[in-house]
Order: sequence, then structure tokens, then C-alpha cells
Amino acid sequence: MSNESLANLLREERRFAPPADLAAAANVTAEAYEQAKADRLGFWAEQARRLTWAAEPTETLDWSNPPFAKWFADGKLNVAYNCVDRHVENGLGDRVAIHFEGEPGDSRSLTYADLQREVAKAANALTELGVQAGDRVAIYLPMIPEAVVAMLACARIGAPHSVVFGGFSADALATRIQDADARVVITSDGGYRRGKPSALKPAVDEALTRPGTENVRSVLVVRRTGQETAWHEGRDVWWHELVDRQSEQHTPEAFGAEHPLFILYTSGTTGKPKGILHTTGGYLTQVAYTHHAVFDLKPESDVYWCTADVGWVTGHSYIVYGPLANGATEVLYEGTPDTPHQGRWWEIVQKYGVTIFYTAPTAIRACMKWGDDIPAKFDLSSLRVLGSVGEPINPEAWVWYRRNIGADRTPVVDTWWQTETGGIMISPLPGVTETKPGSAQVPLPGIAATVVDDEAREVPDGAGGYLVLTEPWPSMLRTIWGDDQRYLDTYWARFGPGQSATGVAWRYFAGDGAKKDDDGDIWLLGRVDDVMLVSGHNISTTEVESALVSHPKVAEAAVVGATDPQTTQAICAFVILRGSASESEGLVEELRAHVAKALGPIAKPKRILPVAELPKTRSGKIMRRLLRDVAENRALGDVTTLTDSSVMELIQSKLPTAS
Ligand code: 6R9
Repeated sequence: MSNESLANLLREERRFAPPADLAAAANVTAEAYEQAKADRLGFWAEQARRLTWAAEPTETLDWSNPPFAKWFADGKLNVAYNCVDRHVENGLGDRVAIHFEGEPGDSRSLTYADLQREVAKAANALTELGVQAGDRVAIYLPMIPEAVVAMLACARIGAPHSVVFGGFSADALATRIQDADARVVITSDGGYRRGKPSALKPAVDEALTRPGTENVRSVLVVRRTGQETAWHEGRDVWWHELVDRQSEQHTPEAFGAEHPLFILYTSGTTGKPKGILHTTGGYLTQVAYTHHAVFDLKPESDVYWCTADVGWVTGHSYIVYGPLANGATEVLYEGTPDTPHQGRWWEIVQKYGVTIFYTAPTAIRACMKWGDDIPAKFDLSSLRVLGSVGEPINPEAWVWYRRNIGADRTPVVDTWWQTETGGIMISPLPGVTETKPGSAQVPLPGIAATVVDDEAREVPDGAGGYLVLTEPWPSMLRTIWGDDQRYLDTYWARFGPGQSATGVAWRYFAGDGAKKDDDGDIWLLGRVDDVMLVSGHNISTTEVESALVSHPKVAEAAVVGATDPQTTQAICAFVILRGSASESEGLVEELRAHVAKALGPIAKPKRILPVAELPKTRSGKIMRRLLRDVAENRALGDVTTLTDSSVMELIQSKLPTAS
């Protein structure tokens, strides 16, 4: 990025105050910011008391060897005990932990007592397979209760898990098994997706033919779909045969707070995937606190639903560890939002009386595209807090979400964080913050974040630059698995001590562009790699996309900068039209004029292309790098993390060659 800061283009004037009743009974009030500011480490030490420790920590943060942090290092705990057993011991065994809704319509509810029995049996089963504390276990499952049980069973015996998205290919799975040197793989015959059983086990069989996977001794297979499955005698074991015959008793061992909990791979744009390592005490403290604070969870009355897949960090922190540590009742749904019909999610909200709903902008934009009349058919009056995560949420999508899902009554919390941060970092608090559509706004109590320029200087209000985190936080990644140097280079070298004129402290470089508005609130502007340089101006893809989505005919937009001889890069936009809109004559001109009016002539796209779909990762992030390949007439780069690779063929077929 050049020296010029990101152009600060978008203006958003709408404001929404917290509902009075929610504010009056909120879990967290404005006082928390003051308290954390006065004594940051004391604040986190207090939050650590949400957990049940086998040995209470006496030390909060050890930052003597930055950027390698230790939190609560002399404390001991068992994560699974904290997420399950202690609730049963507190008399809450009959509370439902998980309402499971399968895609074909099967459902079952597990209480905390049920969960305790299942986790104990699975922990005993893994032990019988020879898994010991410290051994890595790969989990490759659909969104079924066994995925949660498997993760908790690993945590219970101190075996770090590496969950791989059920949709990833054998290649992606093999790379992750190799890098973590996994000893056991837990999978299923298949899962239901879009109305059909979809096989998983063949990908495991294929991955295990690759060199570097020889240390996998056993494959534990859940029967979900009942489809025909190849069997490797001596290696493969059925879950229902091994786990079901185990004892329901299992004594949880206490591990040190820095014992590894999981490795989760993030793809990044280049190079091999990074195995992000998280540990136990600090991680569980922050996910439990943020889940309590950001969603205002009242465990005795709320029904919480996060629609993420457990293979994404959002599933780890806000389906498994945060909600269960807090004793929540939650929904777990196996399938897609439009199977068998486009109202499926809202039908589930109505069925279980969901009160807190957490999803991604991509899903909200899909619902906008399908039309307002679909959610309107269901009773969504139980909802009281709505959350968003994964990408910047366009202001128009935010307002649509609040109005059509939240009856213009519920707060919307836009939560910024990453696999690396482990837990939510920047977000409004539903009972405190006056929200602004499109902005994640303020660091949570106990979190320090700001925006800096190329020289690591904090930018003034109203200016843009790079998002940095200026103090260590409890759920921070500890390193990249097996590669401390890459950890230093990727996150700390850019703005670390001695790396720039003013760099004296350790600052974590998040890789996101951001700006501060006139009130000092933070707006995320997308990955720094995606920022466009147009005639000497840095323009964020997010802002141009948001301007396009604010046009009534546009449901979704993806913007890239394509090399251009006159302007360095030219803005090229791919748009999905709303249900009722058609590709009429003059539409492209109308949209170009609309962007110019909203953001100024510099941001006017040179080309706009209506398309049916956009390339996305399994967690719903738009893969702009592939669209850049298309816009620049190049062969496509790595497509292995794409949900549906036929999308790219569709887009390419629409594109007139070199314009
Ligand atoms: C939790 C998660 C991290 C990247 C992050 C940023 C983008 C996530 C966002 C957001 C704007 C938000 N991101 N939440 N951008 N506003 N509320 O998504 O983790 O998959 O590791 O992705 O996602 O670009 O750097 P992960």
C-alpha cells in the first residue's frame, strides 16, 4: 500500500440506541470499559474467575518473551469439565445444551447430563485407541452433535484437535493431517447437504494414502447417512461400536493453562496453510467473557444459535467453547439455509424460540436476495440480539437484518475478530453502544486496538490505515504450529519494535485495512491485500461494495482492482441482483452513477458485471483474488477452499475477453 492512507469515503448517519429494557438488565454496562482501563490485567484476572480452576492462577500475563505470551500460566483446569460437568454438578443436568436439527428434518436434544455421558464415553474411546495428552486428533465431520462431543472429548484428555471443514477436499485434509502429525482421524460416512447424503469418508481414505500421514493409527467413523463405506480392517472403527460400549465415568485431568487446546488452519492467500495454535486458560476466559458480554446471554432463558460450521473458528469459540462454558442452550443445524426451502432458518428460529442469532454477512445478503416476504412468514418475535461476523457487513445489509429479522427492535452487533485472535475483539455491546450500521465500532473492555499509518503512527479520527492490536489478549494465538518464525514474520514484524520509525512496542498486525470515523469508532475495510490503488488513491473494496449494495437492485457485490495502464488499477465490480431486479439496459450505467454519487467520482467502477454467484470460502468470505484473476484474464489460482468451483466457470463464461 502506498503512503496515502485509505480514502475515507463512506458516510453513514443512521444511529440506533440500545432498547431500554435490554440496557436496564444488560450483563455488561459502560462501567466495564472504565474498570478495564483502570486495571487491564486485573480485569482479565476477574474474568478468569468465570471458570472453575483445579488450581487458581496467581499470575495473569507473562509477557517477558514477547510476542510469545503466557496467560494464567500457573493455573490448572480441564476445559471439558468447565463446558459440561460443572453445570451438571451445579444442578443443571436437565438443561438442554444442544437442540440438534438435521437437514432432513430429524432432530434430537441433548441435555448437559447427556453431553457429560457422551463426552466421557468418547474420551474413554480415544484413550482405548491409544490417544494420550499432547497427541493431535483430526476431526472431519458434518455439523452433528458428535462433532461437539469429539472436540470436547479431545479437550478432556488434553489431545489438541484440528478440525477440518467437512467440505474440504482430500488434498486439504491431507495437508492438515501431515502438518499437525495427527494420530487419529474422526469422521463420518457422510452428512446431508442440499437434500442429499454427501460422503466424507472417501476423502479420509484418499488423504491417508499420501506420504506423511502414516502416523494415523485409527479412523473413528460416525454413522450418519448409512451410505456404503469402504472399510480398512485394523484401522477403521465405528463410533457406535467403540464409543457406545465405553463407561460413562471419566475423571477429567487438570492441565496447565498453556496446554494446547487446538490447532486450526487458516488458508491465507499464499503459501501453505497456517496452523493457528490456541491454548486453554486464556482462550476459555476470553470466549466465555465475550459470549456473555457481546450477546448478553442469560443462560436460564435464552436460546442461542450460531449458524457457523464447527470447522470455522466461529464454530470453535461461539458454538462449542464460549456458549457451553456459559451453560447456554443452543441450536445446532446441519444443513444449508435454503434446504428444503428458503425459510428454513426462520422456521428453526420459530420452532425453538431462538433469542440470540449469530450469522455472517454473506448469509444475510443471500436472504436479502431471496426477498423480504420469506422471513415475514415466520414468528421471529423471540429474537432479542442479532450478531454478524466474517466480513465487513454493508450498512444496507445491516439495516435489512435489523428490520426484517429483528423487527427494527433488536440490536445488531458487528463482531470483528480472527482465527488468530480466538475471540471477539471489536464489537458494540448490545446494552451500551449506540450502533452504527456497518461499523464494529469499539474494542471490547480489556482489548486495545487502533489504526496506524505506514510508519506505525496512530491515525487521527477521520483517517484510515491498518488495524493493529496494541496489547496482548488472553485468547491470542500462541504461535503458528511448528513455525515460530512465521508467527513473528506474519503478525509482529510489520509494526514491532525497531521495525519502523516510531515502533517501540509490540503491535499485532491484523492484515485488515480500517479507518476511524469522526467519533473515533472503527470501521473495517477488508484485507489489506484487497485494497485498490486507483490514480494514486487507496480505495477499499468494502466501501465500493457497500455503495453498490445500497442500490435497491443489488443484493451482493464483490469489487477488485484490475491492472490498468492509465490508473494503475481500475475498479471492476461483480454484482448479484436482488430477486425482482433484472439485467435491464442501462443498469450498469445506473450503478456506476450511483457509486459516484455515494463515494465520489474516483470510486466509480470502470466495469460492472452482473453474475449469478460469487466465489466464496466455506465460511462465506468472498475470494476476491479469484475475481482478480478473472478480471486480469489470468489462469485461476488455488481454488481448493472454494465452496463450489463451478461458480468460477459461470463467471468466466460471462466475461467478454480483455476489454
Ligand atoms: C472470525 C473470523 C478473519 C478475517 C478478518 C477480517 C474478516 C471477520 C469481521 C471481518 C469486518 C467483521 N472479518 N469479522 N471484517 N468486520 N465483523 O472471521 O475469522 O475466518 O480467521 O477471518 O475476517 O478480514 O481479518 P477468520
